[in-house]
Amino acid sequence: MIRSDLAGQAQSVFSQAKRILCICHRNPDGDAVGSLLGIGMLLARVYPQTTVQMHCVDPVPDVFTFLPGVRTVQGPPSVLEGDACVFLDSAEPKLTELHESHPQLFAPGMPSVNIDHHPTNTQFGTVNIVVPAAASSCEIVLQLADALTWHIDADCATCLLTGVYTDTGGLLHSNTTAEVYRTVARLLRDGARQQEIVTAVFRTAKLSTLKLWGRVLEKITITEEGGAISAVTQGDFRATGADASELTGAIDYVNAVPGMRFSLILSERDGTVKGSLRTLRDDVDVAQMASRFQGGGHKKAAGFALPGSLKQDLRWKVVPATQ
Ligand SMILES: [Mn+2]
Repeated sequence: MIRSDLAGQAQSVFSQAKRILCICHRNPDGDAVGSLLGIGMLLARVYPQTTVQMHCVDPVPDVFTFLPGVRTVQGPPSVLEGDACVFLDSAEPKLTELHESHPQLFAPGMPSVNIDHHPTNTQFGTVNIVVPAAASSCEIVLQLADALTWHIDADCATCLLTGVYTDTGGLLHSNTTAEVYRTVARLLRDGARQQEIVTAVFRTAKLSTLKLWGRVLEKITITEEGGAISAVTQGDFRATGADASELTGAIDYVNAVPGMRFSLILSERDGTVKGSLRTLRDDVDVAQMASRFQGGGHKKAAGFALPGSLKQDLRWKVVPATQ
């Protein structure tokens, strides 16, 4: 349960606003989309006089288009008429990719509620509901709704359960606590359409995705530091017809190689090399590894992005963009 004074502060931000902009991080995952739609539909119902908008700089991936209300998610806000913001699943302003184009959204004069579970969250909101113990931001949206005695309907429960499922890898990751199971039970009782989520998210894969994953798996190499590493180049994306979002999930297969300290997938796209890091071990901190490349995340799942391109030598190298 979140602190009641925090819930009260969030409520006063919501109730004083005429137009609330709900914003999640770029390249939205299930938790970003689920928490965005969940809070959006709750606010729209609880405050019928208030205009509630949902924004993300990137389109919602196809896999989540079954979610109720998904078609109302807009790109970047075009007119800055919002007088309050809710940020979802975003550890820092730059993850929304609006920090440079819309700095007003993060200025001290803009009341905002920052809902997140990343331990690296910079507490950039005027009200910060940051719960690192939560496996997903969707759980925190549910806790906030409960603290404010807001009813959860079947549509909202379906959105929130999607985030719980995706951020725990279908209740398989180490962040799947007893509390997560309690939340799942609760959302099912509220009418969450569990099989709809399972079919769309875990049992459906595009041909281009399977072909991209084929390349990832084929190129796994083992380093002397005990890393299972693979890489996909711009050419792999082109040849398979897959886009960057289709790489999501492939890392769990790379991470399945027995006896490794960590796993890493490097992906090259439009002048940026992204790294996705995982470990199954308690004595390895991949967030710390990612921080050496200006990235971050959780101890067992982290990532980074560097400008540059990939070059295969004896091992994969990131060639800086400036060279
Ligand atoms: Mn999340």
